[in-house]
Amino acid sequence: MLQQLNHTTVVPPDRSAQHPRHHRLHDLSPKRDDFRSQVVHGLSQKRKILPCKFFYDQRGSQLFDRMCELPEYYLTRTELQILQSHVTEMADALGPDCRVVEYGSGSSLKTRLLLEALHNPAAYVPLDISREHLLDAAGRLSSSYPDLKILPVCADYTRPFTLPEVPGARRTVVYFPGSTIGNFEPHDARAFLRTAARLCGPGGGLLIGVDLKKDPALLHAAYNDAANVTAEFNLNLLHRINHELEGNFAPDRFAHYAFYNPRLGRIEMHLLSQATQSARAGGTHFHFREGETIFTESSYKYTLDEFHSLARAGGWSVQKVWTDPSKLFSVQYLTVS
Ligand code: AVI
Repeated sequence: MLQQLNHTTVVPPDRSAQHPRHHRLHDLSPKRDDFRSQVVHGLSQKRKILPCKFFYDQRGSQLFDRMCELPEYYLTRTELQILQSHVTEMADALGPDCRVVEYGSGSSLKTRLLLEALHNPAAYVPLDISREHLLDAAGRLSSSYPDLKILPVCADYTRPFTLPEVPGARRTVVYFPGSTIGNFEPHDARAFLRTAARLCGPGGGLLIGVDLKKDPALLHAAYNDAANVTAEFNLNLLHRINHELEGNFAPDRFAHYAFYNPRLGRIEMHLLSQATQSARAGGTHFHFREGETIFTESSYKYTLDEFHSLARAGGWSVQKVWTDPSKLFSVQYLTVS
């Protein structure tokens, strides 16, 4: 079926090469994660756990956008400052005629800064699992940049996929801002980097935002903001379970609990049961002891050396690193080794 949104035409994957003048969706029909089975599985473990990817329903995404504006959450604004200060050098490092693939739908100001600085990009390929976000962001970008070839791809970037051909592209560069790499466990981060290196092929690049190790007090504040937005974001997972999985969790009997674990170099977010209680979700009953937690997110922080080793293990060499003056955050340009 053919759908239209602004300049974006949706075509099935096998016909995508036949309409070179349009921006169109390459729909690889990614399998959506099964929320029900993963919640039931995670809450049945000895150490209860819920995957952090489930934070981002509509409400969760709104809360995340609010978190990015919080005074304590330095990540977003610091990465933006780094980009504003160094985007010309970044564009020079990437070089002309790149096929730029952004992991995420590309709705942020960071994307626009980069696109405006790039030398004659061959195409911009936003990639997202959510068809709706992708089409929305691609539509908005194509009105702002009518001469840019925008080729949205609906796919799951943690699994292998193919990219649309772009004649004349000299190299493929993945753009992965936001330090989302920090939400991967280290072995998954390595696997992710290897998959990205295979996708880009020889000569390919990766422009990536990486949050750095720092004073734990600053980290603690960033994930325990005074306005309690992060707490709401964390607790929203229980509301989501209640709405979508016929759950009966009492979110006010759980507390947001986030701390820096220096041994593992990560922020851990948990939902802490404030009483002995039971709850039902997805047709299954779960029991919680007072003080027991559900582990909801890791956010790893790296030193520059640690990230270099991780990059190397994932098939990349670090070419350039840009940081802010306080060395809170980094943007790094890697090439396939
Ligand atoms: C998306 N990700 C990089 C955020 C982070 O900082 O790890 C998610 C987040 N969790 C709590 N606040 C923000």
